[in-house]
Order: sequence, then C-alpha cells, then structure tokens
Amino acid sequence: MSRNLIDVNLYLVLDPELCGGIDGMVQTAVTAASHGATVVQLRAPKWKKRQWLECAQQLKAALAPLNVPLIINDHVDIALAVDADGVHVGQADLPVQTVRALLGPKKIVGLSTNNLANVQQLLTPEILQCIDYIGVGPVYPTTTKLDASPVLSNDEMRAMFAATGDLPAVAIGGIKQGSAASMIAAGANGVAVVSAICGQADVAIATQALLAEIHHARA
Ligand code: TZP
Repeated sequence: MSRNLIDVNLYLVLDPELCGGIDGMVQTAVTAASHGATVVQLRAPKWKKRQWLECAQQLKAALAPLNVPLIINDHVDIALAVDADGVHVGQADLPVQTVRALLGPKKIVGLSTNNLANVQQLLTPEILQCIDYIGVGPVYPTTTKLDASPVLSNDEMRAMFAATGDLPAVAIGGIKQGSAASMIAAGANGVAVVSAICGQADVAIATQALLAEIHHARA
C-alpha cells in the first residue's frame, strides 16, 4: 500500500480550553488554515462523544473548502462519522494496524512516538504500511498535555528524526515562535503546536510567523 501524502509543515492541534469551546476551535482552525496551517487535529481528551461529533462535523465543513485536512485524535468512530481525513493515535491507543483496517487505505494515520525505542519498533514493513507520519515529542516542556512523556534530549530527538527515513516526522511539545526553526534544523519535517496558536491574541499573525520561520529554516 502506498503512503497517503500529508503536508506536516505547520500542524495545528486544537485545545478546547485554550480556544474557548467549539466556536472558538472552529474559528481558530479556519483562521490558522487560511494563514498557512497545513493540517488541523481535533484533540479533546476530556470530552464526551457528542461534543466530539458536533465539533468534528463543524470542523470538517469549515476546513474542506480550504483543502486543509482534518485529523481526529484517537477516535476512529468520530473520524468515520464525519468522513475526516485521518486519525492520530498514541502508543496506548488502538494499534495502527487496527486503525488502518477500520479506516481503509486512503485515510491518513499518524502515530505519536516518545522515545527512540518507539521509532525503532515501528520500522517494520507491517507497521510502516499502516502509518503516514509520526509525531516526535515532547521536544520541550509543555503545560498543555499534563501526562506528556519526559522531554526528549536533543540527541535522542535527532536520532529519532534520523531513524524515520522518508516517513514524515513532526516535532511536538512546547514549540513557540523562535524554536520552530531549530526543529527543522534537527531533522523534523514540520512542527505541531497547540498553545503557540490556540488562545493567541492574533491567531493569523501567530500562524504566519511560525510558517515563515519554518520556511526560513528550510531555505
Ligand atoms: N503531545 C505531546 S506534547 C503535546 C501533545 C498533544 C502538547 C503540545 O502543546 P503545546 O502547547 O504546543 O506545548
């Protein structure tokens, strides 16, 4: 099976509290997607399914005309219900083989990795054929995800990016304006952010600044 393409340059992960509920999340997603965010993930660990469904429906309707993919964190049923573009799972969620079997070959599947051993374990044809990108983190301390794994050392993070080959890898955790460029320099294909966009006074400017930094780092 061939890999589904996803542009992970600037990957926005939505946060209900920082955005101020569903309306704020949709507004944040649309503004960020209109100003350079290349993918949007719905993530709401404390929500009930009905909230997930309502928000996912609104995000799908708002993002599809902008051609920015909508990824659902963890919940395959919600992704199927709204025909989202894909699902992102962590190490303790459904195995990626199961996610792929449920979603079919054409949807995007992403997997979080938190250490070098996680990356080494997925480098088998069986797993590689199920995933389209990985997250690598946390690369800096974060207050957004309270149960985040220990922050990666610079060496381990670089080794993780080096090990992934041509599988797109996106850095996550505590990335702000000013630290996005160093992730690209370390080998990331893109950066994922929550608080550097969600809850910012000017979401458009915050998004543009991050994207400019990423492009500059690559140039
Ligand atoms: N996974 C690892 S760290 C993190 C997630 C969802 C939170 C990142 O949030 P922020 O605000 O960009 O540090």
